[in-house]
Amino acid sequence: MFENLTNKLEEVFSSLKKAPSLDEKQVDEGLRGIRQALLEADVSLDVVKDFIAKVKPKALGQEIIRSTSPGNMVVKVVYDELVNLLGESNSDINLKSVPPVPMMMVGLQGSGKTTTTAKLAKYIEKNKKKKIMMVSLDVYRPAAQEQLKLLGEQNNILTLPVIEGQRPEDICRRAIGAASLNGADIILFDTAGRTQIDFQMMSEIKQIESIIKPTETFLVADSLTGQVAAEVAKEFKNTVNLTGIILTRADGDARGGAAVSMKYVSQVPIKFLGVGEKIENIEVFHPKRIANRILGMGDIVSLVEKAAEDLGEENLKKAEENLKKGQFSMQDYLSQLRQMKKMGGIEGIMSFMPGVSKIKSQMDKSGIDEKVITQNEAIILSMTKKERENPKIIDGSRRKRIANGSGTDVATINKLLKQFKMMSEMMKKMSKGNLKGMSDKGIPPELFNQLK
Ligand SMILES: Nc1nc2c(ncn2[C@@H]2O[C@H](COP(=O)(O)OP(=O)(O)O)[C@@H](O)[C@H]2O)c(=O)[nH]1
Ligand SMILES: [Mg+2]
Repeated sequence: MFENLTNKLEEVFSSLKKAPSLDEKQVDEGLRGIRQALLEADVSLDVVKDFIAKVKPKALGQEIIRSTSPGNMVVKVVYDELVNLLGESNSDINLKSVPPVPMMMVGLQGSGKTTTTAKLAKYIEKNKKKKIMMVSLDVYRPAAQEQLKLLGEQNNILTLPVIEGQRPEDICRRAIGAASLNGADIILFDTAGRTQIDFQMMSEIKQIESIIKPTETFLVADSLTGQVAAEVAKEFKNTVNLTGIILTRADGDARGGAAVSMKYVSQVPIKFLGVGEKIENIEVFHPKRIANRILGMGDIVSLVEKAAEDLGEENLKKAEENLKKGQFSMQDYLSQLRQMKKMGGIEGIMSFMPGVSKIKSQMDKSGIDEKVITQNEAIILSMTKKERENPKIIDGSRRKRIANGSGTDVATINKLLKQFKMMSEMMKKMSKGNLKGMSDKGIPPELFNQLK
């Protein structure tokens, strides 16, 4: 996702960071590089101009130029402005209304409306514990209603039965009655789109809007169309009360122009990203995380959340607290190992991390692979609670006992204890940056140091 933009910006940043001091000329040159990178990513020209105009005076500030690491400070300025541009904090779905709460999906044909309707339904059911009914108002494209019905059947989501030949207005009215009868909390209306904006489509969705009075109207837009997606959003916003954008095909978008331009051009925030064809391929859009990704800083917060999903919030919080205190225990190590297994092993985790190559080589050195993970799990399970809390007490005779218990030998136990030491040192290093703080306080200085 957005890798071309990331690579270009990384090039600019690395030359800025290499310089022991920066003068105005060097900053200017860096900004020219950033400008070029954004334009090549198909970010709208207005957005680029405004962005550079905001970054420039800050990047040229005396406190930055004179600081000990001016390059990193410039990156931080760019990061902050990018977060602003992307929309600051994520705005959640509005569910505060009397059920069945109506929501509507609009957008051009082929943008991914129908697929996204099902993705969003599943997302809301899972994360907000609400019952959804999906309704297709696309009476024009052959089999469009069937497509939604099928998605409903495949994913166990309620859909309104199709009545051939019924007009969209009548389907709306029938849907509201049926949703109440079926105890649905939310109705998701999928509408018909055309290949480009035209009067007929706009007047139809306006009419639908006046009948169903949606609390949320999502524009589904194709990320691959770049800044055009933002222009389309602007047009829709002039007609209906758009409350959010869902940007699809972000998985295949190397440039990122749509994501970067969207909020500025349309004044509507992106709320979700479509990141694949499967039902679960939808992600909440977090501006700070996306900015981290675009600037090549990885996505630590997503990693932490994914781990939380697998591990249970509580364990993770505890592990995190221990980390902060610098008390990484064997029990935490066991949790880490289990997390790793669940998250697709080392490779899966690495893809989220900043400074990937550095840590990866460190891990390679420590020799952690899938088989070792399973073996280490057995070893830790053979330890007593005390030993897990304080591995320092594991002397020769304890090592022998643990080796017997886990069907290994003392050499293997020694190796694990060594790995644990390395791991806990690495964790301590990472924890100094305070993972949680990332989401509300911007980038911790630790991350910058890793980027050097
Ligand atoms: N790779 C990828 N494909 C998507 C995504 N969202 C939708 N698609 C695909 O785009 C095509 C058109 O989607 P559809 O929902 O029928 O578009 P609609 O005409 O707006 O209803 C389908 O083949 C989808 O599988 C996405 O986020 N990533
Ligand atoms: Mg459709």
